[in-house]
Amino acid sequence: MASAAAVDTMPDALRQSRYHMKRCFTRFTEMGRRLMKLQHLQEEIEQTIEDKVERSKVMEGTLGDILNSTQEAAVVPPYVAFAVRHNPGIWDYVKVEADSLSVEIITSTDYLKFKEMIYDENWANDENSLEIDFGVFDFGTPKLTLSSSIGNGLGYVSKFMTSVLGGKPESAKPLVDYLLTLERNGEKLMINESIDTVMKLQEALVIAEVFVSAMPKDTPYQNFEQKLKEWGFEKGWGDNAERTRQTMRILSEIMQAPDPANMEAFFSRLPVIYSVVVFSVHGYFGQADVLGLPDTGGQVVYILDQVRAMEEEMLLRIQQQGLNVKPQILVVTRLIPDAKGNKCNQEMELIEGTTHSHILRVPFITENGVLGPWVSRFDIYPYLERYAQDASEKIVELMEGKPDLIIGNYTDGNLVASLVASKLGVTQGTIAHALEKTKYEDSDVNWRDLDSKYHFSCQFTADLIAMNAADFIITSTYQEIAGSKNRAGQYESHVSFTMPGLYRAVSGIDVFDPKFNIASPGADQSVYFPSTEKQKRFTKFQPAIEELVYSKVENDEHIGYLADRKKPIIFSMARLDVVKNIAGLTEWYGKNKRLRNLVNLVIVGGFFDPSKSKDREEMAEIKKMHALIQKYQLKGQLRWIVAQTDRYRNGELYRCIADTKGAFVQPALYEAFGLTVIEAMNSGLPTFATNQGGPAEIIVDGVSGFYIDPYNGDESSNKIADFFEKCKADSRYWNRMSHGGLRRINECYTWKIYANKVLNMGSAYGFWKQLIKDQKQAKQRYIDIFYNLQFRKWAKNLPISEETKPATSSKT
Ligand code: UDP
Ligand code: LCN
Repeated sequence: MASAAAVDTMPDALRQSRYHMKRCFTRFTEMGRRLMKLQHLQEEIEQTIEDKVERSKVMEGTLGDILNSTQEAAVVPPYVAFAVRHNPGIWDYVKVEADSLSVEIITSTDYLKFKEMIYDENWANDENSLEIDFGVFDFGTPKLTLSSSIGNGLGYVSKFMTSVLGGKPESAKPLVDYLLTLERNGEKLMINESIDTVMKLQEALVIAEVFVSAMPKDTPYQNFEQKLKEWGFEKGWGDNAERTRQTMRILSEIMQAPDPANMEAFFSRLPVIYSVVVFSVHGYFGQADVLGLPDTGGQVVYILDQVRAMEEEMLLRIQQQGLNVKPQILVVTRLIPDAKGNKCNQEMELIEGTTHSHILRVPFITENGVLGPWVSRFDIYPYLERYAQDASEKIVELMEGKPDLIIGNYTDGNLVASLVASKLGVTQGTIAHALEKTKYEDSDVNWRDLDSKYHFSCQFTADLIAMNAADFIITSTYQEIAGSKNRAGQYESHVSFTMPGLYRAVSGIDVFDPKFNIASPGADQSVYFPSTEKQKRFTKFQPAIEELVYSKVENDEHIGYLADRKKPIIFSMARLDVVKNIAGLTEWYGKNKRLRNLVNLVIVGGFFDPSKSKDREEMAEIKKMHALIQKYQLKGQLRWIVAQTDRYRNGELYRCIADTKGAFVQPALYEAFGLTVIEAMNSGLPTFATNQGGPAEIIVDGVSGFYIDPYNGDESSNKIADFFEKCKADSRYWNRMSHGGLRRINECYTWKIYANKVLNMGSAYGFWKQLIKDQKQAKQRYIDIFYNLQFRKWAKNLPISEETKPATSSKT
């Protein structure tokens, strides 16, 4: 619903400078139907009101404020409809008649219809066009109200649980019932049937707490297990008398007068999560020889580190709970028979650095048999339903039952996670890594033009299904959910959108839903650490790195060379996707003489021969890189190295770049999070990163690194050049920035913090979903219909590869 604020003030504001405004609106409408972004509006205002003073008067007024908060405007003469975003997640919609300048508040649905008029008038006017409205199922589900609270879902869920369980003594009954369901391998945990009411639990806790308090703190649980059993308690409270007493005290306090801090603490101690399934379906998912391949980047790094951190945290918790349970984590991905020399054709692989975590690979099966080649993430949808069935059977077989938690990754993994979690009745978390919708401007309204290449009809639908089915959503940054002051977030862009001809999502997701949680990843600090930690350095890689960076030889691994090795190096490493903008960086460098005089450029990414790539975008980027090297005569100042797959050697490479007193540059047009940014910062490399997306949150500009604007190459390359000039004048400056980056990492971006948060989510949301069972069930039925009647149909329309291979899987 639009708030009155924007609108009440608009007529007044319009009157203030009616003359100028009329001219502006005439200009907006005279070019006919179109969608205008803030920047277009501003440009046209500038051209209409040439006088700066006059213009700033207009723009400083209330109307200026409104125009400045406008994200886009749909022009359908004689009207202009504005989508106004005052704060993250808070939108108003207004319609202005260009001639009379009359203003009308409109609903978000009317705004979408207005927008559709630009793209498909018949569909916009068709009363039976499909509308998707997930909001109708949110009856009674509490929501956050402040933009600043977005992303702290767990904190708020604890508050909401507190209010549900508080009040009358019997209000806590759902918690007793929930505790009664806890068991492991047929063995009851926490309490047994003899404690089946709130009163009985409260009384038993008082007696038991007095009893355990009297014992030395480190008395093992087994020593008093029998006694507690007589009062109705089972294992899981703690490994010794002190921990058991603490857990009992926390629960007693919750039963007496619940508060959010105790609630969160209690759920973090509950013995509920021992087996976790992590879905990451597309790409080459492996532990070696896969990074840098198309579709295979940070997601793989993130999951492997995540699993290591989660296993460690699970083992710690199991020990503290006094249990003798083995945790299990399965990363379920696709088995690719045409594995191209990596292990993606093996069914099982133990994850390095873990004891209980494995990669399980399940093939795509079509009518013709097992699918052989790699499939782009954009073409993957027809295989997923069958995959979900096959994977789910395999998981249940290997885990000897269903898992306690399922976490999906990216659109395909999240869709499969939703199908399997709903089938097995398991708590589900999702992680996006990147929602594709915001990466391509107006990809929703232009879906028809993009569909043959990207299949966004399937992708955005799968995303909507997964985000609504999930019990909780893990994001890496705030901006991923609700953006920043001026830019809408990735999830926020799904709140209300339209794909004319397909459906109108009048309520796709609510960013104020307490299911959203920020848990930022880290970087493996045994691989990425500062170059100054000399004794830890991987010196064995240094000769190879020396060759890689400085030899004059051009071969399959590197081309170009660095004539003056005394210069510092600016370094970038990424998949050769358009959005990564590596070619952009190469061009900025090529154009900026000052920068070229100060530093060399080293790029890691892609192949040199486009015919080696199967990825459409990568092929085009490779060609672009060759053209730029030619155009700007970069040989002698640029070294281009193919994608590197060894993360240990890459860790050392970052440090070798730091040895040159160089910098890392991440120039992406948009970056969802940006693991290379934190790898570089962990390595003590001053980092320049895009201001579009996650890096803008990771870095504090000028303190722990620098922002660069990928859409303003000259400004960005000059900012980098300024830095190196400053370093030349004062060598301490480089160290100051290096330390600033490291400090930021250690405060906010470590895997330990992450694992703790995610396991707490798994536990708390497992109970929360019971408390909102009715709403969840209703929404699930709606999701089932949407999936069955729409998604399946669209997925079936996609081409299926016919290249099959017999499965050559082998177990390790
Ligand atoms: N990477 C790599 N070799 C390459 C390119 C990238 O090892 O040739 C690694 C990089 O170190 C990082 C990940 O792949 O760990 C890329 O993650 P990021 O979040 O920066 O981007 P993504 O590829 O996930 O979009
Ligand atoms: C995918 C991306 O595009 C990156 O921005 C993230 O850092 C990576 O996944 C890990 O989450």
